[in-house]
Amino acid sequence: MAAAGLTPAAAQAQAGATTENEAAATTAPAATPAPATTAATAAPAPIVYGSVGHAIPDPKIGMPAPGGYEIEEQVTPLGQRAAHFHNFWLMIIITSISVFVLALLLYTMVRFRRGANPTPSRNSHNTLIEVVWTLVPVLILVGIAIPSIGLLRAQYSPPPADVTVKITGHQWYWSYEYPDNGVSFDSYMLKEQNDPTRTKDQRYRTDNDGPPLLAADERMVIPAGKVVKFIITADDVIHSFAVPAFWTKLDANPGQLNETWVKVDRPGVYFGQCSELCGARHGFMPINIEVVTPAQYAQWIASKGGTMPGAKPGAAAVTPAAAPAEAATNTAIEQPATNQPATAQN
Ligand SMILES: [Cu+2]
Repeated sequence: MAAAGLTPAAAQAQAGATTENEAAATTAPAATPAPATTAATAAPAPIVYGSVGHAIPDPKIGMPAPGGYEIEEQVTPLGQRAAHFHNFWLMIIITSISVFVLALLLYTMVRFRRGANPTPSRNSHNTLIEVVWTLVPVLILVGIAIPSIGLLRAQYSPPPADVTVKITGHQWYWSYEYPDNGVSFDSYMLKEQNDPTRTKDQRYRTDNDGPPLLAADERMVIPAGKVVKFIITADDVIHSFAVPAFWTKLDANPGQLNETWVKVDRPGVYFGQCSELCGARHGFMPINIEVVTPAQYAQWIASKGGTMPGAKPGAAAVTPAAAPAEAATNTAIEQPATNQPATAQN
């Protein structure tokens, strides 16, 4: 099946559709000798929700939650370390300092008000207090700096990369390139069905794609448990590549390559946005990253016409069993798959 190798959430959602696809797959081979094949019409590959590249997102992770105020659940080792440092150290330190200063202020206002203290003290120096209020903040800052610098160092000294993705920001979409695999494509935001700027043949967003303004027509797909290096740049103005669940936010500067890395163990769909004001449609260039198993990743690379490093070209091509199923589902999908011609007029 084309839908083989689903994420757990996607597998559940897909369960209902499986029998339909299987039924179609069994009838499809008889139809293949007919002259009118999908290749003749050059129809784009149909969208099969739940398949690799179209896994169904889990609203509990990788996207903003209604009313949420905390840092998104982190899925990278660096993100978990940074979030822990923020939640259990920084928040406690800044809260204690704020409460302490507020208490001092209130105490002073009450205790030394004119009514209670008609003759003010004329003291202007107290060496002990001055040493203490200089040293204590210095020690607090050093205490914060040591783990912060360690974290920064880890962020900028990546382990050897298993996969490299070059990310380019454009006005107003992202493009992703897998230089080791020969895969590259653009990723545009999916418009709502009732958006007046959407053309008739343009695929619109469904909840299976992701939340409004965050869902893209093409997702970056990366393998779980592998070190993925992101090389980030832009071809027009400054953009910023930000994925909150990865603790990743890095500027995309024209003529410059910025580098960061992630390692995500948990398969799923993760959403981000351009985070540098880059023009009129700055708010409409979302980032979608789907984390899949390494086997699914290889399958996805093959489906994009790419090759895995070390593999013979074409070795990982779509299995014969998968092809009829995909062709058959083509008729069941009401929407055209591509977004490109229309989004060019954005
Ligand atoms: Cu941008």
